Amino acid sequence: MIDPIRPDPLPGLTPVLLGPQELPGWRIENPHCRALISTQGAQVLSFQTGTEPPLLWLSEQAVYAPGKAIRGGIPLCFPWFGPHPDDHSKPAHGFARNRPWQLTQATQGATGHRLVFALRADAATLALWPHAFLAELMIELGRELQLTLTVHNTGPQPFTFTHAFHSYFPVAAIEHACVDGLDGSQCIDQLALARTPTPHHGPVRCQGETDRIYVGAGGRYRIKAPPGGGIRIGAPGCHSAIVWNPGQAKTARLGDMAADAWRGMICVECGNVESDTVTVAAGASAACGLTVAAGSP
Ligand code: TA6
Repeated sequence: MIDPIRPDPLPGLTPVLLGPQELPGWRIENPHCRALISTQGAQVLSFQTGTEPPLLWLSEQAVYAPGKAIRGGIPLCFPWFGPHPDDHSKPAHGFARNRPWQLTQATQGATGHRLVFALRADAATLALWPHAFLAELMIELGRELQLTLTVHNTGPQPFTFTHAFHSYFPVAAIEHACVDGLDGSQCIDQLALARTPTPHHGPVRCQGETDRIYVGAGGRYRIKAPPGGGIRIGAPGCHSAIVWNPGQAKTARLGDMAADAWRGMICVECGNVESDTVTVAAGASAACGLTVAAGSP
């Protein structure tokens, strides 16, 4: 158990309670941005700079309940992405987004706030994933949103994991949106019977339900969603990307999205999945990042 360094009250960092079950979280306000973070999952739920529209999408029907993934913002998929490879009774996308993290550092400076949340292995995580670890998520909130995930292997054996920042972004109309920057990667269509990686070139568009994994991706993307100026994504250390839109039929099955909400959102998820898995030696660490900002690259 980490002894949380109880942050002295910081200007612009306010504890909040989310939803009828009063899930703990934090509201951040500084001269550069406004944001909301849930302690569960250390999940950035919203982020907005100046007079710009929000850079993240959050479902109006999101459920704020202990142990249930919140639909929107940036859920962290760890230590596996998607269904568990061997045991589908285990939670999809791992357990990190469903567990309370501890705020261990909180500072504010001229460029904004810097928060560090931590999740350490315990009996519950060991029952799901038999490895000792410490995960730290640094969140820097200023003119841009920057996340840095560091996974420390605190056990005696190497371990391998997959992960993704499962980021939800707003678009004016999904049919007019596209994602640039995936040229040269290999695409695996999750909806196809054959999951053979095929070379990808050109912008990615969503016509109906779309669920595509790109491996060997470059880590710099742009969402073009006219009439807005777009969203710029940088993902150092992330060699995979996933583009997802649930479409009408899957949205109706999700239960935490309005029926037509799929028209106004797109997930561009950065991480390391499939052939891009991460292996960490005993006592070593692995890190990757995500930057989200308004505008073109
Ligand atoms: O990233 C795409 C995906 O794996 C889809 O297959 C869909 O399941 C989506 O994630 C959302 O998953 P969730 O468990 O958050 O409902």
